Amino acid sequence: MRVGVCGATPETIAARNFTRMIAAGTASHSDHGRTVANFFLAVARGEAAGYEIKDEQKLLQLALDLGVTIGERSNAEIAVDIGKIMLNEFGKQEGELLFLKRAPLKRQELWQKLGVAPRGIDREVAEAMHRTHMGTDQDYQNLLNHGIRTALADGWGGSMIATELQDIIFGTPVPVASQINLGVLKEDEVNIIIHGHEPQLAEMMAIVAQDAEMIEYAKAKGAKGINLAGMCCTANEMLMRHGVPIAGNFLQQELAVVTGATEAMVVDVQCIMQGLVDTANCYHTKIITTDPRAKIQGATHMEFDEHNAFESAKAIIKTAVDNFVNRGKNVRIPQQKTDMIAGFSHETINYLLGGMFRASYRPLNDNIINGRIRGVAGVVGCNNPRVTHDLQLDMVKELIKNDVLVLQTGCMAMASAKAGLMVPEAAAKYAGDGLASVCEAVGIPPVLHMGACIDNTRILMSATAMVKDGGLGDDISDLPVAGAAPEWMSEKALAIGQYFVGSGVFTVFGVNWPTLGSPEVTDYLFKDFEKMYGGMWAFEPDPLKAAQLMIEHIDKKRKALGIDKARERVLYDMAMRRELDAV
Ligand code: BF8
Repeated sequence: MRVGVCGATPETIAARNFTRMIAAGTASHSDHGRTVANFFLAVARGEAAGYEIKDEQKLLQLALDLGVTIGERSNAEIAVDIGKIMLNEFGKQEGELLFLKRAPLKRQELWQKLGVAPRGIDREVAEAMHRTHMGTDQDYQNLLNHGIRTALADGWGGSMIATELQDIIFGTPVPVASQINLGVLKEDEVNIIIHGHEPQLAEMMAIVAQDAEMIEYAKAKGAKGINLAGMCCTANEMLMRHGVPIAGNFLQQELAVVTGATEAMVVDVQCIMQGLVDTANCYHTKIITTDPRAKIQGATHMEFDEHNAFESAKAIIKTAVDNFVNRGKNVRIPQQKTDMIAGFSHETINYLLGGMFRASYRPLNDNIINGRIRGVAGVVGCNNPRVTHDLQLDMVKELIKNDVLVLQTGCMAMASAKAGLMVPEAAAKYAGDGLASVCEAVGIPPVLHMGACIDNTRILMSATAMVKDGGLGDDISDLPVAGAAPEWMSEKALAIGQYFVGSGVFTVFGVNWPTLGSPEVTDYLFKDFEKMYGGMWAFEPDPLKAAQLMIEHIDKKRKALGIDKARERVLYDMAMRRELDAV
């Protein structure tokens, strides 16, 4: 057998690399969560002027979940307590992460039994880095199970903290109309692209861009106004809460510069191509970095200060406006743009299905049980330059055609939106009859946009709500659901996949698979994990075949639940009703 100089086997090396990727993904999401928790505390303490608590209901719900006293206390006092508790989750050394309690009871017990319930977010990431150091953990199974523990610290930890606290400060998304693709850029306005992941700066930029003084300033420079458009997950955040249009997903970032119409691309962390600077050098576009953790050589650095947010955002927007006069003559904005509806948070789905007073997932569960909806799939993740841009969304079309409701986040959500799948009319055009009938009754598209990658936690919460509503088993692994990232590229996507697998979901990735060098490790992830966690990985680069794998898994779960035969709806006439009453 080929081994390393130290004797490390291909299994050890493959498991180490895989676990390190999960640690990197978890660290990225969780550092975002930590930044948001610190920011949340600053807002609660009145140290971040211009921000406020927007969703009081969610604040109070979270206080109840965390055992924070409400009584006669002000929202600010409650929020300070919540902020401290959330921040403590990162450095905790013992016990279990608090949000694990949100999972179905059976799942919590399984995590405890298998010894993978995460203790503290940073602890699991640091331990993953330690275990994968040369000469430490050399049992691939032990490593991969710590990979589960690390990933759970992402999904039920850092990412969930980010989503919850962002919703409280910026508002929980509700359905909102917008448009997507490079055609949202405007020839006669100052175009500013907000790109990256953390929404604090972008939120303030949206306010400053509408400021009368700034608009006058733009007019004085010869523009008709200021046009803010999003890119990558900052785009998703701003779309979900404000309907800010999206210029494009990950692989369109350089194209936005190449239009010649982008005055500034304002970036923070994650998924920002270093090549943007070289591309921008061919045009007038300014690439403005704003976060001390993510500088790029050759870019303009204007650090965002959340304690002085309005002025920070104003300085950045002013720089963009000043750059309008430098725009060259060769401006070419593609005309393509597509209408879309976004804003499907877990709470909104709950409300849409059940109404204000009976908010619940009951109608979804009922329609799964009666067979109109076959199951639910989460199709998430990146663009990958190894495959044709956005074409993997054939998977989404295949799923909805087969009556599978699709929940989306990240760059794949944008791919579907561009293809016109995120409007209610798409149900009649693309979905199977059963799914289309439910979508038409509720008034939703067959493909629901649930937010940024960090918001995959909304999908975890939706799956948990389905379990708790009853009739579909008593754990997430019993549900007729599946997950996929057909164009995955980033380590964050792997962390997401691993926490879905660890939560009991069959998850299929496309493009390539990082453990193929070790058949044992691959088998462990693809087969043994199913016996342990009820969820497992699969790899299938063909999006249609991958969709079929997901449908097969959904059908397997339907069979196990005894709902594999769609039940016809029986309409009772009076005679039948009397007969029933007589029983
Ligand atoms: O976090 S989907 S390319 S933008 S990593 Fe990046 Fe992938 Fe897009 Fe958002 Ni997610």
